[in-house]
Amino acid sequence: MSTKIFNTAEVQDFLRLASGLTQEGGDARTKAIVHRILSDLFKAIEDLDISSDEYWAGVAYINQLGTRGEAGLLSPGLGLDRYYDMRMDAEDAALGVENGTPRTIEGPLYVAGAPVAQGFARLDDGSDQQGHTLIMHGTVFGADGQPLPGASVEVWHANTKGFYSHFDPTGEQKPFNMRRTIVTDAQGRYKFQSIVPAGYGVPPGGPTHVLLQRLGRHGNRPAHIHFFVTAEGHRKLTTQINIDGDPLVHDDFAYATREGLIPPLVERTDAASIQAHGLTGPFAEIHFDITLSALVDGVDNQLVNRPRLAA
Ligand code: MBD
Ligand code: FE
Repeated sequence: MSTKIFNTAEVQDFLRLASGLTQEGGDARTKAIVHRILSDLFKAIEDLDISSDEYWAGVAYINQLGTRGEAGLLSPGLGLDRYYDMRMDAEDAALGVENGTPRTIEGPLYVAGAPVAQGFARLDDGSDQQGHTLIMHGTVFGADGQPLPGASVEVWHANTKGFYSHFDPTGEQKPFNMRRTIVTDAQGRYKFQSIVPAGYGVPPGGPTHVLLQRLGRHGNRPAHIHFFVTAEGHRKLTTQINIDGDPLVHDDFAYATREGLIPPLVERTDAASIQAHGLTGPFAEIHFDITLSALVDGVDNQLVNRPRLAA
């Protein structure tokens, strides 16, 4: 259809009507956002001549996405999470705010309420037979470059099948497996023992997977470990590290890989190293220091509040 009606007074008035802009009451911000997105959609329908069949397939798709709880998964897949990081980086650059460790996306699989440990925690419960022991440790530094005792390091990651506790379709993992909050010691250090995670893949055949395939893309992430790091006088850092050597490190469907977030992983097989960590066999070691950024005018100007699972 080549007839153009989007710019007519009839359609423009209709968009204002449907967005509630002609009514008292309701929420002005919601009206403004709905008006803009609805207008963009109407225009896209006209410009791309999106057929009724295509439109209704889209409506059914949104229902599937919700039913399967995958809206928060499609979001990073389409780069929106990365885009919000780009915006925060740009805001920092404009304000001259220095970041230490780079931020990267939170992803949809955090669960609040993990057990808290002082200085050290073991994250895995030993039940993953394929697990290769991982020791990860480092120091949390403040914006002034000094170590931060009492900082909170929240960490969460997947098992060797790429599944997270609380979201594991096999039902095999106990609550909070591979999830802890570690409080840094008097020298600002954190340390944990766990197992090297595997990469994550979106649920096969699910709506996210289906759309990514239609885009000619895959739905896999390199193996990674998530962090929230918080401390007095500093902004909350949301970040991840990738497992060095994973073939997808630079081909992440969620676009979370960043320079500075791929620390070397060193395989330790010597008796002295094994003993030093109280282990009985070879292990992988990652040393990763974390530097927080200072509050801006006394506040965390980039704190993200989003609905999160708590258990
Ligand atoms: C993950 O584990 C993840 O970190 C992201 C961003 C998306 C899906 C699964
Ligand atoms: Fe993840």
